[in-house]
Amino acid sequence: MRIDIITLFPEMCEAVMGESIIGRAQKSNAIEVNCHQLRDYAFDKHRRVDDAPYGGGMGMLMMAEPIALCFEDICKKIGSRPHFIYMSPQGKTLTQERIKELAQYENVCLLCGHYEGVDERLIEKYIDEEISIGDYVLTGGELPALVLADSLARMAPGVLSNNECFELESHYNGLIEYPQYTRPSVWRGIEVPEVLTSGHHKNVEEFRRRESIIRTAKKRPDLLENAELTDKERELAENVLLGEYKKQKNF
Ligand code: 4FV
Repeated sequence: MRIDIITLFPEMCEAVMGESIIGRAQKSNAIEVNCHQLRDYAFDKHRRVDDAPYGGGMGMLMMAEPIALCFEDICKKIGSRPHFIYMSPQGKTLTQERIKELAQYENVCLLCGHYEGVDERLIEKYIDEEISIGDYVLTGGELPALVLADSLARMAPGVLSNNECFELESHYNGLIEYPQYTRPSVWRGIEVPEVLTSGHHKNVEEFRRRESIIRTAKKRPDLLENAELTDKERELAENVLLGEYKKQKNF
């Protein structure tokens, strides 16, 4: 997978994407990340990338032309058109489900917004989708782009040591992950659940599935609607929800 990031702060993006798991994935060519300085595509006499909004109003807007030229240059370098995502508070909120779908693309290009946003004509003519990382406003689109790039890159084959890692993590199967423990088996008098040291893999799996459902019902009941549960599991979740409700109402 190749990820291109169009940004006013390429060094910031390279610093983050060059570290840890993603940095190693780049070194092993499991993924390729290219950051592009938008200012390199500002060819007007003032080399501007932003300007005041027509009709007046607060702040500045990112101009269409530099972004269009940068994206066209990326298309030329790749030899095809990447899926073009604009990181914006107006976008659909990013989920693991969407990450799994985006991981099917060979090439993805991320536009980091700044100022009050981008000239609408660029969005209409070039952007395939707008994605938000949450309903709050940041100073720039670099952190949202890095969040998406990180979550996307870890899905690429060969990035995580054991592909099963992400399949058992929170949200991958629509549920919150089960509680996890490591050595020592007794920490300050608190023991690890016995089933986890029993060596019975089936019992461990059942324990983890049950705890995942209970934890989801307690922390993120909103996820239960789309979770694939057996009738028995659905009944467990409903009992937990009822218990939580009674607790809240001090029944
Ligand atoms: C954002 C978000 C976000 C808005 C002003 C950049 C900033 C500036 N992007 N999810 N939340 N962007 O706050 O994606 O343009």
